[in-house]
Amino acid sequence: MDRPTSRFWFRLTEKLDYAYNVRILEARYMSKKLIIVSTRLPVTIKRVDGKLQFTQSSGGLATGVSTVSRNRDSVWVGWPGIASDDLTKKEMQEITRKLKEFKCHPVFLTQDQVDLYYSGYCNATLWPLFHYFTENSQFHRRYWRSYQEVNGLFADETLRFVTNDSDVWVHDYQLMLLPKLLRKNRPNAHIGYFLHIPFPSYEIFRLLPERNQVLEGLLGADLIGFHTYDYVRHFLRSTQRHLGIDNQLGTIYYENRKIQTDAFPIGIEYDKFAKNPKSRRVKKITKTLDVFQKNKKVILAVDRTDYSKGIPARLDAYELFLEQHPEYHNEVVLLLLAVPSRGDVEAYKELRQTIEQKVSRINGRFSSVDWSPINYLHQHMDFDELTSLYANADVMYVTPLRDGMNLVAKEYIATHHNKDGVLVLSEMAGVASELPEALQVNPNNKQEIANRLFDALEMHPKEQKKRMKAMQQRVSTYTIERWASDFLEQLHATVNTPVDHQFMKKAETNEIRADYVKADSRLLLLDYDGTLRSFVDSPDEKKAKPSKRVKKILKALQENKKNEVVIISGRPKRALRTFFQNIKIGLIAEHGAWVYKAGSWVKSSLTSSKWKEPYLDVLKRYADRTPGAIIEEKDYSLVWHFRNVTPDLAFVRKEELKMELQNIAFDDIGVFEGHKMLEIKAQSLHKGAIATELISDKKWDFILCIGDDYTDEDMFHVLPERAHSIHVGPEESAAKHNIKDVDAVLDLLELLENSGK
Ligand code: GDG
Repeated sequence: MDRPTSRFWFRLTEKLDYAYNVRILEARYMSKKLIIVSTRLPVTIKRVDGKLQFTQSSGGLATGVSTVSRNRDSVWVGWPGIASDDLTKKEMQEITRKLKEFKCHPVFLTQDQVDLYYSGYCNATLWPLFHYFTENSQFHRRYWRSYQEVNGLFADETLRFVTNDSDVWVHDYQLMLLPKLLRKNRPNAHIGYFLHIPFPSYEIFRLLPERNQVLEGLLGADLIGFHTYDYVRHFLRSTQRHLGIDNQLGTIYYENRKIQTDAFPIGIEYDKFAKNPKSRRVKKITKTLDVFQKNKKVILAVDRTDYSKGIPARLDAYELFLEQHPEYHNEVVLLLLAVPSRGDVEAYKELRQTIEQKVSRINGRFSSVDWSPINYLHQHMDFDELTSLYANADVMYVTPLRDGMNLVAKEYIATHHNKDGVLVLSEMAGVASELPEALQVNPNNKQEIANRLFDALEMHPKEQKKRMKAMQQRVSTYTIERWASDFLEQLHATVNTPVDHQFMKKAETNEIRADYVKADSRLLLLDYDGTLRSFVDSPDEKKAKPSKRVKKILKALQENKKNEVVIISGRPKRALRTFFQNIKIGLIAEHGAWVYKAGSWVKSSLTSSKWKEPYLDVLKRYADRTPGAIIEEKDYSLVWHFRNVTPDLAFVRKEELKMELQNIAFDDIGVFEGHKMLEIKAQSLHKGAIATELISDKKWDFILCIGDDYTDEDMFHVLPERAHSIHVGPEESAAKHNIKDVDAVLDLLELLENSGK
């Protein structure tokens, strides 16, 4: 079973506790405009007998979203399903005006765009790849160009409605570049994105030539939602591997924004499906079905005709079942409803042929004069017909090879409210993690499926009801309405704690400046990497050299007689001397092991290095079997760098290494985890210890300490109350303030330098 589900339910119950806060939040955001964007509008336009005909969809998504948008100022942006080549300018104007009545706004696509963007990049590149059909996935530059172009068109049309405090909810794989395009133009809008199909594992996703652009597009959103936690993990891994962006339990800090990722398993309109079988029309249809099926057991399959749904493999497994269970001949019927879909994409045309050949072969092989084992329908049913089929089925047969969620399984459960029925379900569907009571199968294992079909037909009604009840309980609780409101609430929870709020305000900067101006003796303790220089993930020291701007600022600060500027770094002394050759600032290397005084390096009182040998042996052994790992031997510490190691391997090796190093029992030697490295050194050798010495050197009127990682926390802890301490970045810290980034640090230092001559 998938753990994420329990996490998900936990989050839901946790949410109930916060219901009060949520209501307050809701009241605040209900006044804001909600803009829904999906490729297809919930209104489809067709030309019938020369006239334009508007049909409103009653699909689940439209209904779910309408419940959250009902009392809000809202608009739905999307393509109405007709190519603009077939429309006159006047007709387009008329469409735009008429769609307004449905709270919709059109994005017009030409036939060329429909072919290259929709049938091309969306349905012949992304769809197969994201469903693990790599061999079906076509990579063409012209498809990609069209995808970019159409995402741009969607951005233009959407931006007409988006203000800086609007809520925008972008849907699905056809619009993965849109969040970034919207963010560029409306930096403060609240942008949510939901993917309705699986996000594939890293090994599959990396095949996409435009993978980085796609990830960057998605990262324009504040909240990125998926059906299951597995998909969340896949996405996070891809952002880590391709863009080098880490996350903290699903939260990504990127371009000074906080981006939340989470699982939101989509639901259905449960009551609508549960009640409909009792309606007069459905009862009538069911009666006709009864006559036709002559009390046979009915196995039902309902799918779009899509290769991801595994219809041919399902037919093969059914054939095997018939072969192995002749007692069920004449007793069972497979009702196969394969709804027409994407007939203009080559792979779909072939699929239809394959299905039809298999159906006629199986029917030819097993039929008798008064029985056919498969009743095949290639058509679209209306809602009443569909619910009637569901309600009448003894077994629901859902075995996609891959499926983001699969709503058909949930709909069957709802139509059997308080009744029996069995669900045979593929473990490759997202919905499987929510329905452990279904008879789950590997859709590629014919024998297992044939066995489960038999089990389903033989299952005692009591057992059927028991399993159904458990599933109904879950599906009826987390409905599509709940899904939509949960997503929007989470979007608000994310944007209401923006990263920027944590950063120093102007008043706080002014306070530091005022103290600086007043002071006659000032101590400035500055970390180097991540504080005065952005991180360089390279062992090449040259790349980590200070910029001209940094040197200029430090030089000017140090030339002021009232100032003592000290760089306290973990870097070895050689590197610091090369970096700051001509500037007479204080330098402290290796976290306090070496102090640069009067032109030469002096050992600090904190050093000893007798302990190193056994640790070095272990590090070397690990480095040998970890491609990319580097050992750095400093005078008083050892560092195991894993910035060039594959992240997963790095994680495993780091944990193993930590355990093994703990077995070497040297008093006072500790293993410390830093930015993509482990450092081994004396516990008493840390920046805090050397900072204490520096602080006690003199009676300072002003102390400023700036740093970005855990080694700087040691300094923050020992500073006197009146000192100013600043952590670079949004993370939690013992420092009094957080500052955005290296540039902001340099701005601050420049301001001080210009203010306090
Ligand atoms: C994508 C993801 C994810 C089918 N035939 C008829 C008909 N339907 C309706 C069903 C159901 C819907 O179409 C199909 O939904 P699924 O979820 O099963 O599959 P996809 O179309 O592939 O949907 C999927 C979903 O998005 C939502 O996020 O679950 O994984 O692939 O609602 O009832 N409806 C009518 N007549 C038919 O003949 N009226």
